[in-house]
Amino acid sequence: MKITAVTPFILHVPVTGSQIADSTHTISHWGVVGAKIDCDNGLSGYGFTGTHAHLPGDQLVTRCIETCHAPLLIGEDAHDVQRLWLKLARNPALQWVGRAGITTLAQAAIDIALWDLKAKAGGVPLWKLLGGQVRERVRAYNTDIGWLSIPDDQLVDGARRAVAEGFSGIKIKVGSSVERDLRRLQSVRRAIGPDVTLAIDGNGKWDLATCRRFCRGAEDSDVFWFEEPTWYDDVKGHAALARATSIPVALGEQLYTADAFSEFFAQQAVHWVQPDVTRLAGLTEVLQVCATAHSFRLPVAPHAGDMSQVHVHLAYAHPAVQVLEYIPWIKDCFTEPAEVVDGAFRLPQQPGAGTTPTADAWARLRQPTA
Ligand code: 0YR
Ligand code: MG
Repeated sequence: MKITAVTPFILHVPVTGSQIADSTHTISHWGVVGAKIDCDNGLSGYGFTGTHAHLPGDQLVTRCIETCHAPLLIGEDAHDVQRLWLKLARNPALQWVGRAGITTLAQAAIDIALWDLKAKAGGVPLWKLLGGQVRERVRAYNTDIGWLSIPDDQLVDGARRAVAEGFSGIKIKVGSSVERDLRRLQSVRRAIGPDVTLAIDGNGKWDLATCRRFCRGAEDSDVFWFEEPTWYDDVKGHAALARATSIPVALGEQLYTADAFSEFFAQQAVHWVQPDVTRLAGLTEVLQVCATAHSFRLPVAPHAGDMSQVHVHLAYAHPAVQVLEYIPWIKDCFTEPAEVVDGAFRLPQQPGAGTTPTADAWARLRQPTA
């Protein structure tokens, strides 16, 4: 299965409604920025990273795929996923310009495309390749009802609707003001009752003092986790908050390396581990994070940068993964969408990683890569 071509692509997919906001971003589209890898056996693999659909930034990623990573892949055997991961990640030519960041996002797309190819070549859905099914169901929690841009009354309605649809978990955004966010948290908790898990996500906005003040007011609302309470890379800040509150700390969606996760584990700064195959250098590196988390007895809840197309395979196959984020924006762009039925993700059936776009999405949503 020799690699004959590596072609970058960009899709911009509209979000639910005209736009959504968390504490730090307001966006109208999700960027699916990736690579199509063709092989001499006629198979094509697809992989992608997730972005906020800023075209000049997306084009930095596709340019990196095309000019830096692709030349190292042509002629290689696509089966050799781990060896090719090392070849790209340890490429001395790139270490000074980007040991993390654009180069990592570009590598994520390639690594996922290689896993997609390997699963397609074996004729199996990726979860089979990853060791097989370890759980009956992968519980989904719904984030799409909880944006900060949703007014208070509609927030409560949306939470009720998600529960009525079968979701046993939801997540709402915080990071505006402590008073407003506590009011929203309490009214959602009252509306959904005690049996639905309710997580909150600050997207790194608040400082430690504000986080502590919020947590004092939130202790009675049975918060499942507080995600990215403070700055993404701040290990000691998260460790201090973890000691100060009974609310579990979740993070990882903005960490680019397995080493960064290890530091949070070692300092007891995280309870729920949230790696993302589109943020680290692909599934290969996320598998390493999951194994390390598991050895620390920490549960994993992958972040939905891939909107759960790839993560659902990981979640069915890896013992550390407990629950998976659901945001439906891009699912219909793929030949096998990540669907939720009765609060659980459907077990994928098609060979591959779930990353093959439909002809319609490919025709309608493509953006120029340069
Ligand atoms: C919107 N999920 C998240 C979106 C979402 C972000 O900026 O990217 O809110 O990925 O934090 O947990
Ligand atoms: Mg988040």
